[in-house]
Amino acid sequence: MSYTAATVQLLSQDGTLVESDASAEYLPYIEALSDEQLREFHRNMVVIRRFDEEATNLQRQGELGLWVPSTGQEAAQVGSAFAARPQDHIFPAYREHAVARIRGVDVVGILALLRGTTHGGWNPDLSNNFHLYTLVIGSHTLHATGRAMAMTLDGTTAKGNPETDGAVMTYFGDGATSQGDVSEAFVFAASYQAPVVFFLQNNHWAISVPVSTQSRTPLYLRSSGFGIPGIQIDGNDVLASFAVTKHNLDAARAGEGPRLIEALTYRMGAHTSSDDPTKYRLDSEVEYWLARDPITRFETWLRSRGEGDAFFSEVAEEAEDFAADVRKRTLALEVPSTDLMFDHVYSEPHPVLAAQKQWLEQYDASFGSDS
Ligand SMILES: Cc1ncc(C[n+]2csc(CCOP(=O)(O)OP(=O)(O)O)c2C)c(N)n1
Ligand SMILES: [Mg+2]
Repeated sequence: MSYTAATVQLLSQDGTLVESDASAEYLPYIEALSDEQLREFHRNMVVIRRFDEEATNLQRQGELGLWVPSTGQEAAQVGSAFAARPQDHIFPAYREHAVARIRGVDVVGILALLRGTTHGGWNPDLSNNFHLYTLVIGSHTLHATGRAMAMTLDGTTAKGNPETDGAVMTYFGDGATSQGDVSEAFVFAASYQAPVVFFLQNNHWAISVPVSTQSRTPLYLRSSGFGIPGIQIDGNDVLASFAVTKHNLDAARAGEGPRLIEALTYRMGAHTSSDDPTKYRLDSEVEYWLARDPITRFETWLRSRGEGDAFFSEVAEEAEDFAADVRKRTLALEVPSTDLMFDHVYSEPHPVLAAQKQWLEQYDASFGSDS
């Protein structure tokens, strides 16, 4: 599925601003940003791409069990993440590394998860409401909808104050739209007019299944049958991602109900480090999307506004330092005690778990102290 007249784009693939009815509506959101905020968009896209490369290397070197790459999807993630407010709750899938960083998560937690040294990686209560990665496809869209319904019940949304009113955003993929959970989330969100924005990153593949198999119609049209307005954006345009998400999150927090944003983007790499995309897709398709790279076009635009080499060199250096620091701290992650698997299962002591824990301790001890 490629761009049509309905696709909101503010920044063209050659890095110039687009003139259209849609851009007239959304560009004011961009004009309100400072130069420093625009630099932050670029900084985060570049740093996370370098992080992704380093994590891929770590997996190949045997330091991670698995890696889930995000290269190509930086604009969709960075723009939408900056559109959220601190009081919002974010429910990610498993590829939202840029969103995690922008919400203040230490991304070494993501690597710890994929190194198998933690069950969660971070505490959402201490991470600006960035909830845990969810590998069960689509299930977290229900959690997000439930959280949004709770906001209505506890009165933390739609009080007429955008500075404090909450909303929820959940990220999911094109493949996830085929899951019953996502349809159920749409039903509940619509029925209860829950303040939730469904942010669909259509990266055109669900492992080896193309989006053309998942849906006969553009996915942004899917939600209208549930009573949820949908909009399609160029997901490789960080400005469109920011402006359209801000508009829709603010509508949700103002009590106008749920929304769907379909961001057209592309998974440039493999599905995970266990996948070989050369088995099922053509190089020509990858080249088509390479020409629409989110970082290149944004850099072109920033340069046209007068940003110079000094800034881009500084960001490149920061990305190198970030990757080196992440590598160092990942290699230093300690193997947790096996007791950990019994903690946090229940909030109170539980006799069956206590018995299992004791059994494991005895079993471990049976190997002697050298084991
Ligand atoms: C309920 C469920 N079914 C199947 C899987 C196996 N699985 C993992 S990722 C994936 C594809 C998801 O594709 P999409 O929603 O487009 O997200 P993307 O990986 O492209 O970001 C599948 C089928 C799973 N994790 N959970
Ligand atoms: Mg996908």
